[in-house]
Amino acid sequence: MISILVSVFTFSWLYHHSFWYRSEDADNYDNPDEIAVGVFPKHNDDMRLEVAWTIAPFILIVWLTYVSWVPLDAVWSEIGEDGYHGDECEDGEFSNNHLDNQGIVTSECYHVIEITGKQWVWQFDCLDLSTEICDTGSDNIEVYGTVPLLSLKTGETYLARMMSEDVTHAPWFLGLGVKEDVHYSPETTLWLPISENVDDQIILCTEYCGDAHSVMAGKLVVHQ
Ligand SMILES: [Cu+2]
Repeated sequence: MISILVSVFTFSWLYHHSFWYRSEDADNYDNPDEIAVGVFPKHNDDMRLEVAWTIAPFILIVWLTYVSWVPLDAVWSEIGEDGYHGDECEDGEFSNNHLDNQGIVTSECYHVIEITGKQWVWQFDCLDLSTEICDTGSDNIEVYGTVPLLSLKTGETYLARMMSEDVTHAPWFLGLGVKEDVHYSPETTLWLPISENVDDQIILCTEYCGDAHSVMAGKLVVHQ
């Protein structure tokens, strides 16, 4: 109904203006600016502007690529020696992660947890980690209602192995600034380095997944 109203309004407006504002001397118009269809008006032509408009964005993009190279490499760190977080922690080992002044976190080792998405709830699983390192529960957030809670420890780094039981979802840790798609298959992973400046935060779904997508939330709580 609304779309019919909008189209009636739009097309009446369009046709009215097309005829109402027609030039009356169209045939004997002498075209002083030599404007031709498909040809850029000469008086607007400026080679310097065109070259500058090509080179400046090019330099900007090269610069943005340069500054984002290391942070992106850290967010998608490899597993093992070549990565930022070493190998999986043995029992009783801690990550002792370190935040440098570039905002890059490095760790001695990492802990594995699992995140599962399904319409429309997150499931967090600490696997065999002690509750000192990782814990789960639930909490109440205004608007979102009861949401699952993931409690992680400051100074520890986690690798979340992630799957979906149905459609594609994507957990977004707002305070960490990271998000990653989860699929039915294959598994995806997401680094969660809980450095000293990470606070409690909400986790949202950032891949549209159906009716209750907007309230598919969770909460990350950080403990010492
Ligand atoms: Cu979702």
